[in-house]
Amino acid sequence: MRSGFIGIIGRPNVGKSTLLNAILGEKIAITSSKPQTTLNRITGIYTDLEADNGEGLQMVFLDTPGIHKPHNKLGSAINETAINTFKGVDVILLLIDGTKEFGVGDEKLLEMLKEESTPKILAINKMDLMGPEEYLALYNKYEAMGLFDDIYGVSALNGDNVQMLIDCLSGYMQDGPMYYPEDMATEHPVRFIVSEIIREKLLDYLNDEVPHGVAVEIESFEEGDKVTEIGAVIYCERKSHKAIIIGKGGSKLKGIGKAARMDIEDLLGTKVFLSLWVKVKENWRDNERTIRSWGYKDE
Ligand SMILES: Nc1nc2c(ncn2[C@@H]2O[C@H](COP(=O)(O)OP(=O)(O)OP(=O)(O)O)[C@@H](O)[C@H]2O)c(=O)[nH]1
Ligand SMILES: [Mg+2]
Repeated sequence: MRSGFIGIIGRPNVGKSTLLNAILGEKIAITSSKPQTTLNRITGIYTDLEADNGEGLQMVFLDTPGIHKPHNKLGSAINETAINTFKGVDVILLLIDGTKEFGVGDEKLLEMLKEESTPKILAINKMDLMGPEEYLALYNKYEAMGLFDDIYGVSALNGDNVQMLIDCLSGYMQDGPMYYPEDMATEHPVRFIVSEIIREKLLDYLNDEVPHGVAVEIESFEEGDKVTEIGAVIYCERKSHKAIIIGKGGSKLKGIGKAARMDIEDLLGTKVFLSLWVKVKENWRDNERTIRSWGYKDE
């Protein structure tokens, strides 16, 4: 069989997690319109045992936090996760948002990539929002850098060209082991996925100041045949944020809980009783110990 690891890297909000889900054809990673949604390295496993005349193919995709200028210790930790990832993979897939102006952050990321001898593929995302001339200009700009082995335009959101990108990446896989069982799409425990779903709903329901300072811890998880009982704590950084998350008469938290519960029921295939509590942990994003104990530090 041929197999290998592919790091999906890029600036925040360019669509890395959306692309991972599109590649796998199922939702593994949470996504949102807000930057810094992904805080961990997320593994997505693509297995095709029919490939290569039945010899098989396994591509392990590693979705990473967006690389950005950090404003706190959490930011530095998640940058480190992303950088560690691209240093250890067989192929680097750099994703950019084709609708965004090229900036200092892009320049810095390209400088980092120049140091790596690993094959690099560029995917220009959000093609659905671009005109053909705009795309061509961007393609030419990146082509002229001579840094990338291949360049593709894709739309992670509607799936355009995603299969072509998968085919291209598969060409970089080498003879190797099957790292994960055939039916495994991710290696993350279900509790982690559940906490991520709750965080996604928080990001959806909240705006601006609060979202980046929220974290979710699963306190209890009891799976039964028909019902799963889950208790989770939402941590925020300030008392005023707690009030916003709970909302008038608890209305916002109720909405968050309902949206999360429906997704968790789909995931688990049982009914779910979800209890949510909101707690304040002041400035946790600058607390090294908390960041570590909540699993945001790449060890
Ligand atoms: N129009 C359009 N929107 C897209 C596309 N891909 C992603 N998006 C949107 O872009 C936003 C960010 O998507 P994510 O997948 O969360 O981005 P990310 O790069 O993983 O972001 P971080 O985890 O914060 O680094 C979401 O609102 C997506 O729906 C695309 O191809 N077209
Ligand atoms: Mg993401």
